[in-house]
Amino acid sequence: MPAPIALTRGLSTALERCELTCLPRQPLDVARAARQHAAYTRALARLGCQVHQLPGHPELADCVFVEDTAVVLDDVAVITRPGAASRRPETRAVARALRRWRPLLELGPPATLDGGDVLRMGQTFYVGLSTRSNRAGFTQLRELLAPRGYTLRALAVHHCLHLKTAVSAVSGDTVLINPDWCDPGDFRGYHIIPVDPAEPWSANTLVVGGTVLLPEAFPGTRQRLEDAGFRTLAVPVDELAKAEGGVSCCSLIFQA
Ligand code: CIR
Repeated sequence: MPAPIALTRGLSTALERCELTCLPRQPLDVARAARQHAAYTRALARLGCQVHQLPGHPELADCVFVEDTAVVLDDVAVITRPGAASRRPETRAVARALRRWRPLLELGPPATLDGGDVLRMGQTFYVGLSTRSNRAGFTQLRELLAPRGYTLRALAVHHCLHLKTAVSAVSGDTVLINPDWCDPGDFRGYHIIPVDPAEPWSANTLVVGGTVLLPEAFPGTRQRLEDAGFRTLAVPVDELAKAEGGVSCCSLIFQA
């Protein structure tokens, strides 16, 4: 299999003015966040990705979080309409880049949808209804994907920003869940690994080439994954986490 593409985007110098939903604003060291982002992209390369990095945009505070701007499938990419108005212009550069690899489909008003609310498990997409992604976003995505053979399920998101803040797929049949933020009953039929209760923010992971990438700040959940037989790689992303970003949100990973 050829190396997967990891599409990333540099940080905005205005990252400290990022959108925040569940976290209080704290002083943010943009240079340190940029160093952590560089370490993250090196980790993606080490796991076998071919990294394509778009330049950050000084006025788009959250542009580093590319996951929210598109859902990339095997045959097409869907450009989203992010729930935060400040983030909508981010899609332009991502669409321009993705056009090289996929025909594009696009969501339109009144839909809002962030990629962080879209969890794919095989042919099923779980879509979080959150402060960012609305019912129209779910319905439009379903209209685009159902004819392509996918099943879409809407799930309510409470207490956190996105569905994938609360749950992520660590393999084709296993999910890592914070059961306080997401109902494990919605994932009946899958193996379920609950996060370490002391690390509620640790459910967001990213699997690349069979390795589960997760933040260094969550050794308890990392141990749980290793005990379950998963290979893991931890990266320092605590500065990016102040902007409510996790490891999945800083890339779009797909086969060319
Ligand atoms: C936001 O609130 O939109 C950004 N500050 C963080 C986005 C993180 N995205 C993600 O986890 N998919």
